[in-house]
Amino acid sequence: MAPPTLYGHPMSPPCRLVRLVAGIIGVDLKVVDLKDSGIDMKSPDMLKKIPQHTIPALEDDGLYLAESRAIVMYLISKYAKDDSLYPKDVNKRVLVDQRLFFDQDLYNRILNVARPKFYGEQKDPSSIDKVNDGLDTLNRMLDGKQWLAGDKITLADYAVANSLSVLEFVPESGIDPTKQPNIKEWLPRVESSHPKYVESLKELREGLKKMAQK
Ligand SMILES: N[C@@H](CCC(=O)N[C@@H](CS)C(=O)NCC(=O)O)C(=O)O
Repeated sequence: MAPPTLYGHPMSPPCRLVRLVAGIIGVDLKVVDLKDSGIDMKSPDMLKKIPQHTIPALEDDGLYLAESRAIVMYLISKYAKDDSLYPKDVNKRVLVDQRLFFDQDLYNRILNVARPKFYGEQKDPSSIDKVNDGLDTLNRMLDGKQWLAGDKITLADYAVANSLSVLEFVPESGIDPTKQPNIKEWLPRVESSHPKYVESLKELREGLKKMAQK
């Protein structure tokens, strides 16, 4: 069977999450870089398959899927050797799900801080406060805990840590998640949990350097 195809871009944070999780669970993706392939996600053909026109988008054996978190849930459920990253037990899984919904909101808050820099939008002074409020929540979620959802690292830890990495695009915002004591201890724990995470961060930082040189 053909490997799952990921339509994406190397610097897109949600695409990075999909590549990271696929790497951790050992799924080989065929990665199609939109920039090089000339594929237009808004062409009638692509919109028929992926109505949402966003990347990452996954094509797997006739299935088309947008939304990074849905994609990684699917990849783990279908291909991972065990369910530790996304437990089958509903009482464990619901905690991961809750954190992933929280992560979607936190990611959007962080994106609102980055948008003026990348899309020339007007700055909203309250956007920084909203991220810091999200970080306060994250810090409380980690109180007395090693991991975000349960007693093992899960998809939730990878998704939230990946969202926080978006702050590296906007160091001038002054937002520093490691000012929060629980986040300060948790973040290096996630980062050193798997060589693929170290690789993912390295790629991000090299990409940021290239962007700064342009
Ligand atoms: N919530 C979505 C966000 C996806 C998203 O906004 N992707 C951006 C690139 S990072 C995109 O495709 N933008 C182009 C568009 O919206 O048409 C996810 O996690 O996959």
